[in-house]
Amino acid sequence: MSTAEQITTTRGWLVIGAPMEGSGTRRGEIGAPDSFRQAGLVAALAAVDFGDLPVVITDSRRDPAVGIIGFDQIVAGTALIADTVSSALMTGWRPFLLGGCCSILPGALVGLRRHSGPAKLVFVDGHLDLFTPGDTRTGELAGMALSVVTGYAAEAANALVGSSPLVEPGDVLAIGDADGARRRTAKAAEAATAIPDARILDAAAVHTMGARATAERAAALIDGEGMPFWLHLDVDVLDGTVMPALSFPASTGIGYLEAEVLLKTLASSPLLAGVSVAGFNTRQDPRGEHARRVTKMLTTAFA
Ligand SMILES: [Mn+2]
Repeated sequence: MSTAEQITTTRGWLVIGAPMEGSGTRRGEIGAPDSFRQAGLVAALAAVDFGDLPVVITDSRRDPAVGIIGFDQIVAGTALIADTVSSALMTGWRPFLLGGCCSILPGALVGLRRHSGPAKLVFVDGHLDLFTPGDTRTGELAGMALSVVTGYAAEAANALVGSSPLVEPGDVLAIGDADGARRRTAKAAEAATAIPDARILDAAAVHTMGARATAERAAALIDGEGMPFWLHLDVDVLDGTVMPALSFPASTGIGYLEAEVLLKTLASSPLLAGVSVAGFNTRQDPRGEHARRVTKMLTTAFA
C-alpha cells in the first residue's frame, strides 16, 4: 500500500492533546486542548479522543548550552509526541494534535517522517517562528519552531531530535506571516535566508491575492508535488484584534472567513497526513467565546 493510499484510507481524526508550552510558566496554552474539547471539537470532527500527553513543561530555566527553555523536558515531550503521532498514523488514524504552543511541531514531524518518510510542511502562522538560540529574546522553542524543523537552527535541531532537517526548506509552505518588522527590530534572520522566497505567502500576499486564490495556489503547490504533508496552524494567523486569546498576537489582518477558506482548501487534499493547532491562550478567553469560534473554524475546515 502506498503512503498516499494509507493516508486516504484513514480511520478518521484522532484528537491528541499536547499541552506543551515552552516558556515553562504554564501559560494559558496548556489549557487549550480542554477548551477546544469543551467547545465540542471532538464530536464536531467525529474524532476519537486520545486524551492529553504528559508534556507540560514546568522547568522555566534556559539551558545554557542549547539556549532553549526547559530543554530536557522539551526533549522528552517531543519524543512522546513523535511516538504518538507515528503510532496513530501506523494504525490508520489521522492525528489532530492540540497544543500547546508551536513547540509541538518538531515532535509531530519526527512522527510523520518515521511513518511516511520525507514529507512537506504547510505552516500557517502569523509569525515565521524563525528565531534561533542566538537571536531569540525569550528562549522559547515556539519562536524557533520553523528554524529548528528546517535545519536553519541545525545545532538546536540535532540536540532536540538527533537529526536535521526534519523538512527540507524547499518543502515548506509558510502562509500568513506578518512579522517582518519584529524580525528586523530583533535583528533576526530575514525569512528568505531560511526558506525559498517562493514558499512564503505572507499576510500581505494573502490580502493582495485574496484567501481563495492563496488557497488555490497553496493547494496546487502541495498537490502537484505528490508528497504527504503536515498542516501546522498557529491560531495567531488570525489578527489579534479579531482573536485576542494569544500570547503573541500578530497584525495579520486575516479574519475567520479568510482562514476558513484557506484551511478548508488545504484540508481537502488527500495528501494531508495530520494537523497541529497551537498558540491558543485560554487565560485570555475566560468565557470560552474565542474557543467556540476557533472550534467553529476548525470544524468548517476539517470536519
Ligand atoms: Mn507560531
